Amino acid sequence: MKLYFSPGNANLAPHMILEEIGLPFELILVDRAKNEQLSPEYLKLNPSGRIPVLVDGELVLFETAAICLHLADTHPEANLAPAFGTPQRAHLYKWLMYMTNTLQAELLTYFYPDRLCDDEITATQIKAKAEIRVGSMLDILEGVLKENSEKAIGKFFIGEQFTILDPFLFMLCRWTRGMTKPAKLYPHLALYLEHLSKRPAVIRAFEKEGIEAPYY
Ligand SMILES: N[C@@H](CCC(=O)N[C@@H](CS)C(=O)NCC(=O)O)C(=O)O
Repeated sequence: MKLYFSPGNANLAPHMILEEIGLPFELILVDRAKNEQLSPEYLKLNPSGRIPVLVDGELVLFETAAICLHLADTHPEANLAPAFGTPQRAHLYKWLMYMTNTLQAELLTYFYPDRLCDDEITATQIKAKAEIRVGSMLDILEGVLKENSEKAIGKFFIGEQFTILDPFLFMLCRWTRGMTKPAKLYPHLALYLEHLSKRPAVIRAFEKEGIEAPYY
């Protein structure tokens, strides 16, 4: 397998998952300083010019959440998702969709407000509003972890089992670190991030992307 990456970008979640699986894979740098994500070669892999892309044999896959699901499906031995057809699996789908099409999408607005308007003042206002909306999403995710802790059902997002949701949420929480109230200031998210940051696979992924602690 080959993972096209740029340090700290959306590749982080699939990268951590590949490290958890423990099979060999190749990391291929997409140099954003040179706009390589918009090169004709890269656009053949992902016409939207976004990072990451996973190449698995003949399969070329973009969209981070889809890559994470594919890795869980093709490596059942790694136990990265509950069994098909179970309520736990349905909850995993629900939260993965929430994370990718709500929180991740809002974070893109936060990081690139200038793409949504033509002047700096409006961009500043859009960024500030996005930060507020991200805050209300973090409140919801914090609530899940609080409930897990009260019911003593485990330290991972859906309880006892480490799943693809955990690296996904870790990555998104890392992206909030420049905010007034980053994820690490929410008590349950703070414990969760601390716990995940000690996993050897997580540490390896950061090391290979050249990112030093603090990770979030
Ligand atoms: N929905 C896509 C979004 C990916 C995405 O926005 N990646 C960012 C890096 S984190 C990117 O490639 N940005 C380049 C750009 O927007 O020009 C996914 O989850 O794969």
